[in-house]
Amino acid sequence: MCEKQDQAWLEDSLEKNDEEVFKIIRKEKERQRSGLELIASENFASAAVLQALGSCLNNKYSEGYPGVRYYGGAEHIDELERLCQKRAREVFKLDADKWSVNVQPYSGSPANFAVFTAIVQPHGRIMGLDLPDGGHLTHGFMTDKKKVSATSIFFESMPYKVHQDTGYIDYDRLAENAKLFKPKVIIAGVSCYSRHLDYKRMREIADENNAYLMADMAHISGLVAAGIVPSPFEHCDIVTTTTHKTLRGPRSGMIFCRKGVRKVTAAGKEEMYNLEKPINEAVFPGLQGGPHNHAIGGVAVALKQAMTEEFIADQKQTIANARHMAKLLLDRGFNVVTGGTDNHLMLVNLKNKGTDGNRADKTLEAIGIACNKNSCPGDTSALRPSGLRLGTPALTSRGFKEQDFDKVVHLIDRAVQLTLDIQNSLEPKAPFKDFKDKLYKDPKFVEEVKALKGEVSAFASRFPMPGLPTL
Ligand code: DSN
Repeated sequence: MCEKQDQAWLEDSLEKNDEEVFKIIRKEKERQRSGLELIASENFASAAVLQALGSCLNNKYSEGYPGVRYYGGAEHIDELERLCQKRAREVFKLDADKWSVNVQPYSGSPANFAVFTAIVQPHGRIMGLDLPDGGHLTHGFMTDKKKVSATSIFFESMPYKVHQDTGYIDYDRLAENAKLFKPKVIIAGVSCYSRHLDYKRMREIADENNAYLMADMAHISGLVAAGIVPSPFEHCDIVTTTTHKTLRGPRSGMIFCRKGVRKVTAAGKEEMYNLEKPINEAVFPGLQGGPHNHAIGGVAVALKQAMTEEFIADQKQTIANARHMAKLLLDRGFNVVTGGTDNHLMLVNLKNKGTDGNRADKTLEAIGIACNKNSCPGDTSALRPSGLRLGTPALTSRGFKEQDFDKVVHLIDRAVQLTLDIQNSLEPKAPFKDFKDKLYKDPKFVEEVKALKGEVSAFASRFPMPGLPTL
């Protein structure tokens, strides 16, 4: 028989069991606590979500769906998955007779690929917003030289674009091209677009071409849950999402699809949807194995939280903060693409400031502000994108209000000025490596980086960090 002490190493805390990993996690936690998180797709999960994620749910295999599993002992997992599905429909106010939901996708990218696998034949056609224009990789990204996303490798992808001068989606051109391309699916979804999508117009375009309209609401799902931005469910056949962005859950994904009558023909014949079964089969057994039950547990918790008054207030604050931040940036002469924002993010084109996304992003990172470089409408080189994508969900979860963003924008402005000072100390066409050397090694700039980083840290540390009790 196994002695109790033989098993002790399996009970030890992480700190005792694996000091190396423990220390890395501690450092990352300190980075998150003392820095300013402006990556538009990131957020801070609550302690309850993190607890569910770190639970024994991780141990269970349960291939299949509730009631029809390939492994025994899944009765509690069935209860959990059904609860998660029920809450998913409640949050987005969906009728169970009209909408099916699959909560098993490991994240947003697998969710999107499962939909395409289910309803688009190999080499079938898909139209999504181009990546440099604010779309997502999985919406079919490819360049002149390479089919980058698997969506463009296994399916035929034709992007739609934004107007280069305004930054708004060019729906007329989408309509024109859809008529020629005849896609099977049109994707209404974005990774970097600060305006509401015109789902109604996109529905019309999809209908004209007998295409499905799929929304990828990953970025805005928390805002949709709070009912403060237009809901894609009104007009779309399929809606995919991640669960860890504005929704503030664990890293996971969901697919919603319509069921029942799709349309009634001119002859009065009802045409039914056939999405639920193909999509479920594409997720499992088509693309995935056992569901990540610890993630599904965390999603269920996040969905319950998303139905609270506190969550709704927080989502409203997220938008209010983004609007305020965009205005402050405009006041300081920054070019905010489209002139502002309707949601949680904004794209800032740094061309008029004399720098680019790569360089500014590096300086911001060095002083403890995390965001990401992003191409702007009209950019020709993906290697030197002109802009920065900035988002407010994470800092709003830490309790930041409009006035706190005054300081955030002030720090960004100083970082951009420092970027220009470094550039001016170099030859005009100096490579990026020289810029980084100056930033990290030149005593003239290192001092300022240190001072700014200290300021960021002192400011950020004043705010609580959700989930803090958890490791
Ligand atoms: N990486 C996410 C984003 O930043 O938008 C999308 O997958």
